Amino acid sequence: LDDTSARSASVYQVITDRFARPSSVSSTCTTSDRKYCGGTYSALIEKLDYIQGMGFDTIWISPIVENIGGTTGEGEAYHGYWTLDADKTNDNFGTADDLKSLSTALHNKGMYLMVDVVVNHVAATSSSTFTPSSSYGQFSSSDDYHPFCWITDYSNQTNVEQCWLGDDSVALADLNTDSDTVKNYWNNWVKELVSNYTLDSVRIDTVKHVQKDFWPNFVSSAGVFIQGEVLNGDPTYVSAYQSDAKVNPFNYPAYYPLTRGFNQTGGDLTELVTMTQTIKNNFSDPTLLGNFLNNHDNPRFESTVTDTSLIKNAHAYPFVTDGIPYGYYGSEAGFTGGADPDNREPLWTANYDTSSDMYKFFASLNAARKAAGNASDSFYTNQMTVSSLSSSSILVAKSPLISVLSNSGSSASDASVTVQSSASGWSSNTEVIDAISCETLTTDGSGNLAVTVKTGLPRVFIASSQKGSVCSSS
Ligand code: ABC
Ligand code: CA
Repeated sequence: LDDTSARSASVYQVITDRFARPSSVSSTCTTSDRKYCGGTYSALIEKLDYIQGMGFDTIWISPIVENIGGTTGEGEAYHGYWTLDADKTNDNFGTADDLKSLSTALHNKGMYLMVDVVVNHVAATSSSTFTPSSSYGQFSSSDDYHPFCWITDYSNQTNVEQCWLGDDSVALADLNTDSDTVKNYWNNWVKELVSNYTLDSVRIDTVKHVQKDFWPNFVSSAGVFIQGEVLNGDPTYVSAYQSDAKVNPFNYPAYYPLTRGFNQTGGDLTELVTMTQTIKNNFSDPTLLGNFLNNHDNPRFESTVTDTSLIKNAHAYPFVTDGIPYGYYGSEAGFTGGADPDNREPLWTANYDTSSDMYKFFASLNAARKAAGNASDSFYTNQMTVSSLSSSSILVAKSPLISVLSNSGSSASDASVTVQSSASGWSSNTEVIDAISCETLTTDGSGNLAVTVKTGLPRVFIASSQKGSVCSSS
């Protein structure tokens, strides 16, 4: 994918080990054990209809490289982030050919493959005794590593870049990304990775732990769309990675105000409104940010919020906003796991149910976004306007998709708000449809739309003439 095609993608994130496993495996998967549970590429291939049926077209899988074996004080490397030899694959997930089959199967369905990559570190079981060896493939010399020190000061960028993540159980030996040997290795490696497995995009781990000037060559060597993890809520800090490092970040700056805005009835939505403007001011291109509500590093939103209307409004935001939406597996199944490792539940326990309310909800959101993109060439590149409609609702105007999100909760009585034609772009007497309820409404003689928020649900409107497959099954 290039930037243009990446903007129209909708990504479903899986933990490869937890998404699907062969039916021959029946052991209990207990998240707190932090052990491999048996998920494979081959089993994932059998479930592509499940993912595509929700309207997602791209699958982000866990890192694919060989990891340290055995167990540690933090369990096994089931998540894939504990690299041993980046030139080998993690055979717990299948063979390299199985991975190629996954890529082919996706492409045959018009879908895309995104692989997670870690270049900042490899894993050692103990910091004090770590000695590079040939087990680490090309990184067998101490010159390939930054000397040991723990990251202790996140306000000191040199400390963040050159010291080590992890702890005494699993030290993440920090690669010397300042060395030409290490740089050249990774640039060639990512080029071959993309080519060997015909990847469409790449997710980069721990971006802020590698000096910015490492990234532009790595990104151009990959040659495909890149979304990178800069785990920080500060828009100024994060935006520098888009402009200087050429890595499009996940939208952590929006994530925190998003969760705070919708995690309780009557919460403050102004922080999110203000942040969307700050993001527009800071980032060179907000339409390439990666938006998410849940992921594998944070407690699921549903671990602290039980109101289904609040949950739906919060989940709607990434799909109706500027940037690329990311759904995290299990949200559609109502999973409620808290912090790592509890947020990495096995999906097979939920039986890949396509009839659940949340499964259909994600399908509705993806259909609405797709219809807007099909209706307007500039939908993906035009920047939205977010404004306050009432103390409990905001307008996300990204023409031709016009959304009203509320945090009044499912027990709220009906509330009326007005979407002005100046914000929506709708003319007089235009019929619009809400992709969530499938209710149709018509604008008045001035093009304004009177909207009733019912039981606190999100409203995601598009003109009926542009609705495409929206509400086609009801
Ligand atoms: C293991 C255990 C966990 C245990 C942990 C200590 O060790 O499983 O139960 O709690 C992988 C695995 C993890 C594993 C780790 C460490 O490796 O998935 O299960 O945890 O062995 C990426 C990946 C992540 C991955 C790694 C390592 C990196 O997405 O899945 O973890 O390859 C930092 C990094 C970030 C990293 C994250 C886990 O840690 O920067 O790249 N994620 C502050 C810091 C952040 C820091 C974050 C969490 O805390 O600034 O740098 O992330 O520790 C906002 C602020 C932020 C602040 C947040 C908390 O609040 O703006 O700056 O983030 O308001
Ligand atoms: Ca580093």
